[in-house]
Formats: sequence, C-alpha cells, structure tokens
Amino acid sequence: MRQKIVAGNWKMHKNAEETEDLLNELIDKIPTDIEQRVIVAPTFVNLSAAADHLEFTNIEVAAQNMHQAEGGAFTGEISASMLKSVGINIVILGHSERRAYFHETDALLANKVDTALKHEMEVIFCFGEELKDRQSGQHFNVVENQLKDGLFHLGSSAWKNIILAYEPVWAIGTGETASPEQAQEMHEFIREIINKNYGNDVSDNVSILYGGSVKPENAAEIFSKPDVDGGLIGGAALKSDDFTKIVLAAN
Ligand code: G2H
Repeated sequence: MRQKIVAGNWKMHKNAEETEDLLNELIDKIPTDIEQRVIVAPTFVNLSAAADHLEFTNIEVAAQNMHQAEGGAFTGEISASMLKSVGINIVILGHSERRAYFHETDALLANKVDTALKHEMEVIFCFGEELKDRQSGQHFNVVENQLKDGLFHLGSSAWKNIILAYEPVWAIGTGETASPEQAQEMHEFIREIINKNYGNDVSDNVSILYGGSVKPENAAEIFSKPDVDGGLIGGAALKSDDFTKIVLAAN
C-alpha cells in the first residue's frame, strides 16, 4: 500500500556510541502516533544493536547494502539471511554511491533485488540520472532504463515489497536540490512507466521517495507534490532535530 515514508541513510557515519545517542534522540523526538513510516539505516556493524534498541518503537531499521549470494567466500560481504537473523527486514539497494564507487550495475542490482525479495525483505531501490544526462535531455531515458533493467523483470506481486527512491546524482550531498516541480515531473513519469508495464494496482500503490539534499527548509514543499511519497535523507538524517522536522513534514 502506498505510504508516506522518511528514511535516513546514515552512510559511513556514526560509531557505536554515536549511533546509540542518535537513536535515543530520535526515540525522544519523533512522536509515536504518526502515520508516516520512519526508517533509519546505520552502518552494518551497528545494525544489530540498532534493531534491538528500536524493537518497541515506531522507527524501523534498514541495511545500506547487501550481497546477492546466499553465502560463501565473499570476504567483507553480508548476506540477506545474516541481516534477517539480526532483525533487519529492509535493505537499500542501488544507491548512486554504490553504483559509482563500487561499480554496481543494473544487472547486479536486479540480482540483489531478487535475493532480498526471496528472503521476504523490503527493498528501497535507488536510481537517478547524472548531471550530464539532465544537461543532454536524457534524464527520462536514463531513469526508465535503470528501472527496466533493475526491476521490470519482477512479477506484479513482488512490487508490494518495493519502495522506489529517485535520487538525481547531481543533487546528492551537493546542497543542490531538484526543485519540487522537477521532482514531481520525474515522479509522475516514473509512475506512468510503472503503470504502462504493470497497471494501476502497482503504480498507484508503490511509494516513490525523493532523495538529494532534502533539508527541513525544503522538505514540506517537495513532499507536498502528489507523486512524492516522502524522502531518502542523507546529511540531514544525522541530526535528530533536522531529521525529526523532515519526518513531520511528510504527513
Ligand atoms: C542522497 C541522500 C541520501 P543527501 O544520497 O540517500 O543524501 O541527503 O546528503 O543528499
């Protein structure tokens, strides 16, 4: 079902003590009676403690990545069943930093999505064009291809476990944000191509988050757009006051 969601991607920030401190602040500040879903994604080493800490709260925990194999000789990697074993049921896949610095391709991501879904995890699937794509007018094509290659092999029923996160690469961590109109234009396009491939049931119900320099100052206007169902937040998720304001802006 289509839901308002605000997810914090903590990237490679916060050690164990800092993670606990930030979680405690969020527990204090985020009201328990809100309808929007709130998700935080600390680093792998702090996931188990975070899941325990948040067990009886309305804040959910996600991993920032996952390996596609069930297990084996993959030094430094983490499997879906390992995440599940410590209470993690949501995983972010395809973040532009994974695509750019760790060479994750659409084909690899399709594989990771399949593994996550096989383990009944929810996937926050990230995608978005680079600056050169937007400047050359290719942004719609690029986004359509990322969705086609990463997700359109799925059957309709799989989509209940997919959350989309449109993150234009030129707006990530740069202070540059897509305008609310640019976000809406792309989100509407995304919903349309999903509609073309899967029909109303899937396109009406999938949540499409916007990510890229969302802050307390711009969140409400971006989230007010009809096809924007919340956000994936980086920098501003590391401060409890800012993240709480952004969560509350998604009502
Ligand atoms: C995009 C976003 C979180 P930021 O990467 O996924 O980060 O809000 O810092 O641009």
